[in-house]
Amino acid sequence: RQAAFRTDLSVLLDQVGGGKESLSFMKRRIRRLAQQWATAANRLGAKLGQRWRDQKKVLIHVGFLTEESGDVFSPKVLKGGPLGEMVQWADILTALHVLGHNLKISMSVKELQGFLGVPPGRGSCPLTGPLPFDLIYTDYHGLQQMKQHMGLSLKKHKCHIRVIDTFGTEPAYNHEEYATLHGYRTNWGYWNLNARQYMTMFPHTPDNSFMGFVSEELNETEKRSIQQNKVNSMAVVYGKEASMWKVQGKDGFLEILHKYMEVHGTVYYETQRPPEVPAFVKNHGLLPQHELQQLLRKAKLFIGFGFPYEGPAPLEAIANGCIFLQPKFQPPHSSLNHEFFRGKPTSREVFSQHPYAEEYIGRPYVMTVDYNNSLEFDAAVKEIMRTKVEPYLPYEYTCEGMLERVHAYIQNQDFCLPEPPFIPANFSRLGSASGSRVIRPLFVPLPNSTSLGWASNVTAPAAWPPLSSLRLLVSQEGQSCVEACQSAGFICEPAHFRFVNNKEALRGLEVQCEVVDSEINHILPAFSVMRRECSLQREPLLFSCAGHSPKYRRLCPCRDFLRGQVALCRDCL
Ligand code: U2F
Repeated sequence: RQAAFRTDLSVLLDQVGGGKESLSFMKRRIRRLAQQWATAANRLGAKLGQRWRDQKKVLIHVGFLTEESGDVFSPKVLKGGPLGEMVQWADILTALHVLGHNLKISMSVKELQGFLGVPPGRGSCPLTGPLPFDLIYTDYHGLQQMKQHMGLSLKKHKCHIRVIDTFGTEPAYNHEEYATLHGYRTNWGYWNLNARQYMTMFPHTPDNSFMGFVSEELNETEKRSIQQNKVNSMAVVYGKEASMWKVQGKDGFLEILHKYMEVHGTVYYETQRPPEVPAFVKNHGLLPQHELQQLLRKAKLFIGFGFPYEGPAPLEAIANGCIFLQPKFQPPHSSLNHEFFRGKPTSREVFSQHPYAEEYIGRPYVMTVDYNNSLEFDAAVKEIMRTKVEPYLPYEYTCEGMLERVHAYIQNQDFCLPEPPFIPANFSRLGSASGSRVIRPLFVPLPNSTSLGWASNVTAPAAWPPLSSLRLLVSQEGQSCVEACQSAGFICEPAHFRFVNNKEALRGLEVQCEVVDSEINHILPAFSVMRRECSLQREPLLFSCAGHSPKYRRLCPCRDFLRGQVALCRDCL
């Protein structure tokens, strides 16, 4: 069946159910953004024209909100606990509904069993018939529950699963045997999925798919009224729980801030001001989302203290015309050195509180400074007060941007197809074009990485992203493909590894190989210049943009991307 856009959200609101604070929060959000979603649906509908969109049968099982997983989130919704995950799930539900798919929503193991048609009760009772869904969106808790209650049949159906995974899972952690042998085993990883089945909150490693969430977009009238009502000397602190205010050196930099600005907070409290919050801070208590937006519309500065990491609030602040000031982390925080990231299935290094804000948005909307350097901090505050900015929201975080991306994933990502062969394409020397096979000769001059890029004729079955987007680069020693592609203005595309994991690619790059072997290692394909050793990848699950090794230069499949929509290439839609 063809999917039709929906602009009425009442059926969805009924499906979400109620009772818990978390669900009420999500429903309030869905209602508040209903108009924005409707406008976005109309716009995307016009953009896609008459294009056929399959209607999918989708199961959404929100594992972390089930009683069976302990649901630690719901009781804290009104007490300053994490809301980012609920923001994201509310938006995923809405996007799938608006795109016109056929949804079943489960928030308990019982509902899960009912929808899957497995007999209720404990123990792993396998699903015997065919899976009644095309797609299942869940999280790590939900995955565990499905394993418990579907038993072996989970393995058979796992290509249909998408895991909403805030901080992401790198391929080395996802491959069970490899993770166990090489020290990448964590509480979460090792499900042997295709790494693109993990969907993140921000575009972290491109090994995963970027799902995201939305923030409110302002119309021209609202933007104008914001400009008129901005208070240049008003700051709001990012931190709704008192513990987020326990920061080393806070007194020093807050003192500087307070010298120039009136400082506001939205910290949850029961009866009295929490001791961590200085007396000069005007604390509003935890606000409902729409009231926080109003406060941000007046404020000029939104200031982070280092935690929470990578949440939605800075995007909301910037969308409401604030400048976001945040601390630089030197050395960077990661699962190796910080409690919060410990045990998360990623080695990603986080160089500031909100790397997306720093790298994808940047100045003048985002200032990342060393909070221990009082001169630098002082200068930043003064600069912010005199800098004029317009409300800004990257397209990928608008309702239309999210709908476009989720639409593209649903219609094009298929992890159930048999693994295609590694060498479907013919590579030939740049310049000596072998007739019509070379469709995209390209030379990208790069200061730091040798680069040659070309892709040959599309002989692979319906590659997505299409092969026309491929640019092959070679990383520096010690550099990951995430960095190599980024430094050339591209993005690493894991789906393209299979086209460059071959001798032809090495030959085309004029790499001197004494031997070309094939191994199981997440940095491959790669070569050692010193030893003239070249290695190809033997395990497709270990193709990884994130990996790096000091002795190896990696073959990196990069691709172009749309401005403001990094998940999609030019020919992806
Ligand atoms: C992140 O979770 P948080 O919930 O701590 O993220 P925030 O950026 O604080 O924002 C979540 C929402 O809370 C709302 C605000 C945001 O959409 O509008 N809010 C509010 O309604 N009232 C207020 O007074 C203040 C904020 C991240 F998303 C998670 O993935 C991480 O687990 C967590 C820890 O790093 O940080």
